[in-house]
Amino acid sequence: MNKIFGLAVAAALLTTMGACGGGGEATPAASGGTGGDETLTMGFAQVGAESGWRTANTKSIQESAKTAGIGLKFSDAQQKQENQIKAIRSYIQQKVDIIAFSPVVESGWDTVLKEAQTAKIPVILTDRAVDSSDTSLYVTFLGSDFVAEGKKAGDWAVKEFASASGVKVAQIEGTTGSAPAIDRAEGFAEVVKADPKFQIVASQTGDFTRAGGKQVAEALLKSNPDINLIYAHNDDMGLGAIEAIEAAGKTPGKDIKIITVDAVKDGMTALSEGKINFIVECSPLLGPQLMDLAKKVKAGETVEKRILTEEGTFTPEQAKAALPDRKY
Ligand code: GYE
Repeated sequence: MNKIFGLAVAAALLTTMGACGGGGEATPAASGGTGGDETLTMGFAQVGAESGWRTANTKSIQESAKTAGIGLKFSDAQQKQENQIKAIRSYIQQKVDIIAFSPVVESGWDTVLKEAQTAKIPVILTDRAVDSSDTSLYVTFLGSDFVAEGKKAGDWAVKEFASASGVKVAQIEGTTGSAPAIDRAEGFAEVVKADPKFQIVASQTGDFTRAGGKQVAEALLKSNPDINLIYAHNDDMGLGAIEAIEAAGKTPGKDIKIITVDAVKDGMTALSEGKINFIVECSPLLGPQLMDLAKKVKAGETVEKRILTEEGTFTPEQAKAALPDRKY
């Protein structure tokens, strides 16, 4: 029953988007000629719609495909690897020119990636990495350095608590097994481990969602009421934690300091209000670079194997200044 329902949902989610006009019909790749500028079809298997970051990322991909004249077939896997694999297989069957996807977790992709390779369809990874040892299975990986993000979070904590004698930290992790959850934890731990006053007293997944962050924080506040710092792997989980802290009669940003990653509008607003203390930026606006890469790959040009996005950090003052122009 559940399986059938799941299949139906997955099928319904495999929507197609034409790049020109508003007809909503799938537009096949142009068969040469001079008229249409749509020369390429991309199948994109998105993770889901779990966070503000993801919503902005999806918008960026859909809009830039239109601008670039690329026919986009888009699917939302609802954070389930099996749905992403199904979507990729359906793109292989449809003989798209390029497959791009953001792998929900790092492992378990080799079989489907080999199927794409056999069908001679190049794969571009965006946002999240895979742990396959065979790097010939994808042409390039475009996205952030999540370990560096974790280190930036740790660096801020070390400075902020410079005069404290002991710091109890609770970590709210992203989706278990995902590249950003693994790497953001690693980067942060590397920095705070060097300073013995930091103690990570709890570390649990909130699956990158606001509801998940709230739930984890509620339990945390009961088991460890004396925590000084929450490090949440994204804004949404930090925002959920704020709700839990306020419900427990404490002041977020004061009684318990909060660091998050992403810098989406809602996170930046909470930062400007002092409820979050520091945000490490992670840009979701990968669409234009992805479309550019797709065109290059289709044209047979070589592209770099790893393309990094550049990001900064925000304090409350910087958030106030940046908010009026923030696009997401
Ligand atoms: O930080 C989080 C989203 O993979 C970088 O996924 C992305 C992360 C982002 O759910 O908000």
